[in-house]
Amino acid sequence: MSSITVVPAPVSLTSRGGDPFRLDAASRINAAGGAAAVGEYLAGLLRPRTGFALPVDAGADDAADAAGIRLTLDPAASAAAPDGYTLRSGADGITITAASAAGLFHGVQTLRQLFPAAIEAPLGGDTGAAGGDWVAPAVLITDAPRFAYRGAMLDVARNVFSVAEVTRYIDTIALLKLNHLHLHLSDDQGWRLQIDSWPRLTEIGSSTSVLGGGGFFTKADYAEIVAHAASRFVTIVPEIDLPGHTNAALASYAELNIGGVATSTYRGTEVGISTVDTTAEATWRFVEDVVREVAEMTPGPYLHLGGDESLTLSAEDFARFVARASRVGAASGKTVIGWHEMGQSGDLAPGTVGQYWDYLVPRADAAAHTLSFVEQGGSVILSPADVSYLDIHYPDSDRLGQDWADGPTSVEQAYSWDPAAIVPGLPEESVLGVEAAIWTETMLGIEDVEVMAFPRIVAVAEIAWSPAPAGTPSAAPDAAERSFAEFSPRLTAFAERLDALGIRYHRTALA
Ligand code: TNX
Repeated sequence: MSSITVVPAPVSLTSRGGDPFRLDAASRINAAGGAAAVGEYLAGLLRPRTGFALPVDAGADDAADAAGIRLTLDPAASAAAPDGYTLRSGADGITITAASAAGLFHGVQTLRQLFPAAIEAPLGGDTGAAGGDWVAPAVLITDAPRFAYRGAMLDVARNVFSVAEVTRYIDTIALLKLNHLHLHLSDDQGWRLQIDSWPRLTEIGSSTSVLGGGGFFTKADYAEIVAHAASRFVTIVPEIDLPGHTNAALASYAELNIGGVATSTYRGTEVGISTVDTTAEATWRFVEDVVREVAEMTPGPYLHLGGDESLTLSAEDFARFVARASRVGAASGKTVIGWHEMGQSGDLAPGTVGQYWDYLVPRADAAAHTLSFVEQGGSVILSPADVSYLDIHYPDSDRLGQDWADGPTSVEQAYSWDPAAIVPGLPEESVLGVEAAIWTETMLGIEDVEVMAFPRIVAVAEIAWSPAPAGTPSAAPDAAERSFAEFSPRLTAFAERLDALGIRYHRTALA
């Protein structure tokens, strides 16, 4: 049997010795109460290829389930480790225990990696049963995330993505225990979300994209995405980018423009070209209406209001705008997130979260602007562009993506950084988490997104989930080293699973 490989690396994994667990036609899944939905999800993963019935028993465990898979919610389990789990496997069965359904779901993502990759059926594809010896080694795993916020960002503004493409991306990131999907819903090239009070945003603003075609998510589409995400324990974080990156809105409504004349729609890929009129009364009606409607349709706690690359406003006008916009956002009941430039204002709504997108070595004022969020009671999400932007070229191909962020970026670079070691003075406690962003100016569809995201997103997910390694500011005394040589074979093993799932990846990036 090949050695045991799991990504992201769990906190601890020990072999128990002895016979492995063997899934067979008589196996059952026991998942009572709040564990039932995760039990059904697990059965749905395992049934197609094995061809086994795998009934899910929602009642109390009994002897009949002894050699099956048990998912157990125990409020006392890992009380100090939200979203964590323990997994024990052996010939006598598999037990996953967690304090929350999210913890069980993460345990299930680990469990599937203990079985042969051939147990995975293609995402969204019909498939027949395949013969196999469906064994999982006898192990004991205890695990919990380092960071609460583990995110991926998908730019659905530059090009148009269907609900099916977005839900597919949710399924791919959930494999990696990522638990937030940030949707970049508006930009110069397109407005992608139905807003009833400002209908021309979708009548006009959604009619273009970099490729040319238009499209947007209706409220029903958005609800479908949110519900699918919830079933994968992923929280949707909607972004309406303000005050720049707004040409699609400016083309839709003249009154948002300085000078009061609507712009033309835009298909180019320049950044920093647009701004709303920050003093117009119409702009503030627009901001309030959009924030209200987006907040109403979003169950998650966050609302991202952009703030990046506002290159045509004075520093004073920008700071005044983001301060007021953050307060409108907070008044909707959401925690506002802004790109790190928003930290130029010292008057943000208290608790506003900053998203750092500068380099591993911060340039100019990026570090100071980032610390400003902490000074105002907020925390920070790290998305350093030179290692976690998934649209930057791989070293051996410039077919897709861009090169501006000190590119190209190898898998090893995407793996070789620490979130608590970038911004001097930003302690681990102030790091909410990590997010891998993909901008889609050059991507034609979800296939291209997958090829650029995978396998680098696996590296970023491990940085977000796995314990702080030795040599980093927040490492535990007994922390292990993080080494690409150790990660690389685990990644190669995981790629077999990507093949089985039909998830595309940049093959030549693997060692
Ligand atoms: C910068 S970094 C952007 C995006 C572009 C991306 C291309 C940041 C917050 N904004 O508008 O799409 O570069 O890589």
